[in-house]
Amino acid sequence: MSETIAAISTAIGESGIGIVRISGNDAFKVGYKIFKGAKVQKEEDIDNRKLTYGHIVDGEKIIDEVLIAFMKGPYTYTREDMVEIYCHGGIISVRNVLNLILRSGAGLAEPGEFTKRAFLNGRLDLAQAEAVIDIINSKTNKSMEVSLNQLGGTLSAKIKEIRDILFDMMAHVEVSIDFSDEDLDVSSIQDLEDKALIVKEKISSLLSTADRGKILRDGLKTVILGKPNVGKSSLLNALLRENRAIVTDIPGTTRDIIEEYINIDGIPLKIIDTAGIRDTSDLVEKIGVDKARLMVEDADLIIAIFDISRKLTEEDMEILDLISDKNTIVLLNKVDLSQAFDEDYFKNHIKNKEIISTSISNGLGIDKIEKTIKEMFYSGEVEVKSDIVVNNIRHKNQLEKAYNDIESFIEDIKNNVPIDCLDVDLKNCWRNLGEISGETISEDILDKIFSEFCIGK
Ligand SMILES: Nc1nc2c(ncn2[C@@H]2O[C@H](COP(=O)(O)OP(=O)(O)OP(=O)(O)O)[C@@H](O)[C@H]2O)c(=O)[nH]1
Ligand SMILES: [Mg+2]
Repeated sequence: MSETIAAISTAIGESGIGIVRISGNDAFKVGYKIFKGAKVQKEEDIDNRKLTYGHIVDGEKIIDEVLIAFMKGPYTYTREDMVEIYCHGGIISVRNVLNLILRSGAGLAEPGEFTKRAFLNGRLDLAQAEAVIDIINSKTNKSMEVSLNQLGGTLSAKIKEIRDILFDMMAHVEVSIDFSDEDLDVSSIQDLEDKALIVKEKISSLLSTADRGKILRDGLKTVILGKPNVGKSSLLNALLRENRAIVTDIPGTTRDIIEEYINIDGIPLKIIDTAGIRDTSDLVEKIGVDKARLMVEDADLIIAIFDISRKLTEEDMEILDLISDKNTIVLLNKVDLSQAFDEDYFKNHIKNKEIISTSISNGLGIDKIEKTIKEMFYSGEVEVKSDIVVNNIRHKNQLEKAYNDIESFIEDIKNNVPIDCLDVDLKNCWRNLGEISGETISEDILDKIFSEFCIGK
């Protein structure tokens, strides 16, 4: 762990300043070697945690004019000695400074390595470390709020609370196994079952936030569906209020899926425009159409568009089929044109769907669509409370495993399974929860988690 690492921590591009970070045992040594400032004549002059003005130099050659901060561990992000150099922004300055640092004895940091060290040195637990990446990847204010909360340790505290109960139960069971001539008495068994039910309830309440967490993280996955030329891309543009997708009167204009993020009064949507559903011999278009059909499967919401200026076709019927058991808003579009569409027949074929008449190219009905989306998902109540929301898929998976473990424990108690067999489920449950905060976790999983970080974090 003692290797000293360095990386550029700001985005590469033209900007006011760019930051290069160094962390590890030799961080001060490397920083001192390449820095020249009036106030730092010898190594002892380094002022801990103070910004110092000077130059980064390669021998006699000035690389950049900078501010530098030397920060002594353990009160740093990684808990190691750290140096941060504030160079001019832009590509050349930060690269040259980093290269000089690498030539002076530091190694290039891997993605997420600073945060990984913060975790391994006990500054953050795993759920908090993952919150860091979620904050960086946040696409909405709500998602940012939730992740910030998690960074503060709210989820970890909840997990610890559950694991403490499990630990108690495990101790109880183990004592009984050790003194196996004494079987657990009835009241002890009742006590174990009561505690297990509490654990189950607590896990399930965390799990129930996961769907909302997914929406906060990724946005409500909203798929715009319809046969060619009904106005799907026009709708995407109208909701985005910009000309993002190509709109023409040629059927088959959109051939790939187009994803964009929008925010309707705080509800984040990931909105997906698709290729119009039809049978086609064009290979590229066909791939697009197949993708569109696939998109339907895990959509949170579908906006299905029908063109009332044309007769209902087989393609429209296929779309009705695709949406039959889905959360859908149905749009009858092009109401500005004369109607060729059999509305009664159509309405007989769909049940329990919200139907809105629109003229998308004239901006008619867009506000109604937005209002309906709001109503459908928060019953008019847009305020999302963001105390604890599970917004990380790995955490959700671990919670599901733990839930199954505790359920099977409860089942076993009911079936009078011998005491030494009860232990296994409890331990699994405890371990699976521990993998959320990182108390029990393997090296491979750690590597995988941190490899998803960006360099320099
Ligand atoms: N009259 C009228 N035309 C519309 C309306 N909405 C969209 N259009 C027109 O319909 C044509 C097709 O619109 P698009 O948004 O490209 O349709 P699409 O469903 O994305 O089509 P594909 O990408 O080919 O599947 C364009 O010429 C639009 O200007 C409307 O409400 N009224
Ligand atoms: Mg289109």
